[in-house]
Amino acid sequence: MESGLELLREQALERIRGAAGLEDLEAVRVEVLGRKGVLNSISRDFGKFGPEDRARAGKLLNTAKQAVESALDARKAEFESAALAARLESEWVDLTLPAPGVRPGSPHPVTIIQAEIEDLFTSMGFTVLSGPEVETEYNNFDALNIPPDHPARDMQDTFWLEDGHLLRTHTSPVQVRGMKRLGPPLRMIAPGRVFRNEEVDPSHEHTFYQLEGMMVDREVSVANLIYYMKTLLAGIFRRDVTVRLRPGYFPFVEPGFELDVQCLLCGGGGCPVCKQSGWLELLPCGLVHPNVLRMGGIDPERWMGFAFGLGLTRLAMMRYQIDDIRLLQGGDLRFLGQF
Ligand code: FA5
Repeated sequence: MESGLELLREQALERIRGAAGLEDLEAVRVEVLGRKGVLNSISRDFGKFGPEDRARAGKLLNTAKQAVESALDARKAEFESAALAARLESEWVDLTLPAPGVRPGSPHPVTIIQAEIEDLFTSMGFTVLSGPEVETEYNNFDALNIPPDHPARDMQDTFWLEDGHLLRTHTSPVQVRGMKRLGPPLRMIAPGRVFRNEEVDPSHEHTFYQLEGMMVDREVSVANLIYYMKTLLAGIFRRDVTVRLRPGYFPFVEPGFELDVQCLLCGGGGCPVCKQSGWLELLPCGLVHPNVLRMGGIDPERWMGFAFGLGLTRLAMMRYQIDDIRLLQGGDLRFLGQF
């Protein structure tokens, strides 16, 4: 019996040493120490022994069980510490490494141009004003000499709000606010977002930016207007651009002009942006209509002025050769990151 027990113990220890992992160890434990395991089945023969031998056999059996148990525990601890070491190795983090860089943003092309024009005009004594995007019908139309039922209202498809206000269709209402706020003489510009309920295509958005300009003084002529428009375009394009001035109708100026820029995307040959015409409407302008001065609280007998309404988004397209206006508001970082 003694030598049989010794053999079983040695075999169990041998298997524990050779176990490949925790699963193997568990199998050995069940097979050797389990209720139906080999060591317990040996004890069934103990009934045949006399009391003295039975006590000795019991002692030997316990010693064998303890030897197997402690060998199992020791091997289990080895596996667990090896697993921990492997995990520490694979999940190791070097806290002294610099953090992954934060990708810096870049200004939007319209913002870049707006800032340049603001710098240019403030250096010439102009004040930068802003007005609300939700406007009154009066400021957007009536005070600009566009009474109700005037056909010019149809030129700008309007988003109306339920309470009778509207999303401003142009930055011209800031002229009205500016005249009242600054009084004559005045020089102001007003960049901002405007909204029109119209079809979107490569050169038309429903939401885009304009930059309004106005100068009111004793003697203001078309020559002054042209001087400032040329200074503006030279400052932005920093190269010769071909422009044309043609009569344009806006109820708030008289005379009114359209200043078009030869399309810089196709060089005037025709493309989807200029609708194959070779020209892009960019800078409508004119001498302020006496009615507008009057409604702004300025005496048209004593003061005169010019005003312009630059298409800021279109100017950005020309400057950066962007062939589709929708890219500017698309929010695609691959596009925006280029500026
Ligand atoms: C006006 O909005 C006048 N308020 C401008 C003005 C001001 C005239 C002061 C005289 C004196 P117009 O609707 O043409 O005018 O728009 C001005 C410019 O905005 C256009 O030349 C064009 O460059 C730009 N623009 C017009 N509609 C759109 C659009 N849907 N998407 C992008 N740009 C546009």
